[in-house]
Amino acid sequence: MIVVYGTPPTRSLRVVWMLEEMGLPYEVRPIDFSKRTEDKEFLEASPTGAVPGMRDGEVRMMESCAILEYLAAKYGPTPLAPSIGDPAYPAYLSFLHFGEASLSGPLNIALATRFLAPEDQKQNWGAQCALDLFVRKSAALAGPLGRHPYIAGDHFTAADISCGYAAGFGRFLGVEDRLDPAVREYHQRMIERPAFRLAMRHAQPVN
Ligand SMILES: N[C@@H](CCC(=O)N[C@@H](CS)C(=O)NCC(=O)O)C(=O)O
Repeated sequence: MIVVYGTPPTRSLRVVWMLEEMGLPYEVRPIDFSKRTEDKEFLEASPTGAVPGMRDGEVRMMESCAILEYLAAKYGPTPLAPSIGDPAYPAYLSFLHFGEASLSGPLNIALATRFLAPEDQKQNWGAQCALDLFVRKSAALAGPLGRHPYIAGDHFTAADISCGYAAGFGRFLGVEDRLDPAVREYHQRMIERPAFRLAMRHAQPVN
């Protein structure tokens, strides 16, 4: 049984959402966030203590979007991951990584500053810069979404899980009004998917 360490709405959501889209059996193992660096079983999958981690038999993995690629490769073929001969492949791969590396990654700084920084630093320059970067880069989603319903073409893929999650992260941090309407509408469609809703059954507050 595949074990996902960490619960939605952390980036574990990407992995659980993918598992629901693929109809694979899995188990979610919640992580006590404040004690995660003492959780040996979780650290075997994610040695830095970043959520999510994943275990599949002898396999241990970290990095949410790498886990999506693994699941598609191991349990596919699946339309969620176009293959190299598919014209959608380059956009699929670009946006699969873009959703984390360019969009979600910098938001960690804004999130930590909002919830953990001393009162007089909650509006600091770095956190604002991370939000501005997110807004500017998320505009790159609008072009493809003007041409087709999903980020890599006419079909839903794991790149939508990656970028859909990122759009939700930005909305959570309050930049919704600054996003292109196509991105806002896209995010709304993503969270209405049955698999997204099933994944969110596992949601727990982050402590
Ligand atoms: N690039 C990583 C980022 C993981 C990440 O930053 N996760 C957050 C929760 S959504 C976290 O655990 N932050 C605390 C930490 O990194 O120690 C991924 O996509 O899995």
